[in-house]
Amino acid sequence: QYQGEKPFRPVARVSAPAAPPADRPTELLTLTPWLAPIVSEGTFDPELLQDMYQPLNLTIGVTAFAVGRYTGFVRHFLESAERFFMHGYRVCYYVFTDDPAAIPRVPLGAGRQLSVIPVQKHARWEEVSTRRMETISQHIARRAHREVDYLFCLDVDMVFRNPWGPETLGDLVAAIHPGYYAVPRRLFPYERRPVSAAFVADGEGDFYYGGAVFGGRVARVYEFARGCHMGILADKANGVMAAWQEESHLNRRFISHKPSKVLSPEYLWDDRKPQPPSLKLIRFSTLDKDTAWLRS
Ligand code: UD2
Repeated sequence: QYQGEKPFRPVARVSAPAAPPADRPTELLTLTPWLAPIVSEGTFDPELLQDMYQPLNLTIGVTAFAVGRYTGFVRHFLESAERFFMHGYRVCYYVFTDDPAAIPRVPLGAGRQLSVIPVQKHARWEEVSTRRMETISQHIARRAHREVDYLFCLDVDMVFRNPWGPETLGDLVAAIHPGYYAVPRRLFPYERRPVSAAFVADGEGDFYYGGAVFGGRVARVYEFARGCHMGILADKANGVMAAWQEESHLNRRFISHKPSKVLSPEYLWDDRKPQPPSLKLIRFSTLDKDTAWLRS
């Protein structure tokens, strides 16, 4: 039975035994065992990709949730996205909020638009984060499938710091969690209780992905988010909340539905951690925040 407290995620402690000696920095992999590219600076040619993707006239969607005090992150998120996210492409931002009046009208570039979509505020923050999968899949079915070719689902308490371009486009895209790219698999914080639909057995799993970034072709994101939502519903029926809420379900599902592209932690970093030499360019990063205040 879920006890209401978030389990402690011992990032610093688990990374210690896995850390390589100081003179041998962690090298980032460039290919998964199932041959999906792992994208980081130096693994792609931006000009070539621009030449390939620009003529396709694509529209890229972004979902972000700003419920309760998280509305305070929207301005920084959108302003930084306008500087760095998918330059030269049409972009639709979908911001889901319980307080539409609190969403700032940030000036947007040509071909870029913002839709503010009202959602209910749930009393518990876990509910806010787990409901995202349901809301995203419904929104794709009702509307986004007609409006965008690719969709990225992003946390809002984050900021773009460097270009995020067409190198990130793929059928189904996951991002490696910044706390676990140099940690042995047995220490990944997967849901380990068989009672949960997010259960991952010892010896299973590839990478530990972050819940803050996933995406792909809009139809694939629909299937993916819906699959996660089904797992979350099954848990709810059994009175279970997975260890890391929807992130646990996302990790479970990416084991059986492998991402066709994986983004390195350059695309999902955490500003509270020092930048390791193996990460050349941090593109999207979590802001330092007062979690207890935000969720109160
Ligand atoms: C981790 C994950 C996050 C999610 C969460 C699940 C990373 C870096 N972060 O972050 O993606 O899986 O664990 O517990 O992988 N939100 C609101 N109002 C609220 C609470 C949440 O709008 O009251 C939205 C908001 O868009 C926020 C997101 O939900 O960015 C995730 O919540 P969080 O950032 O507080 O979760 P966190 O930092 O524990």
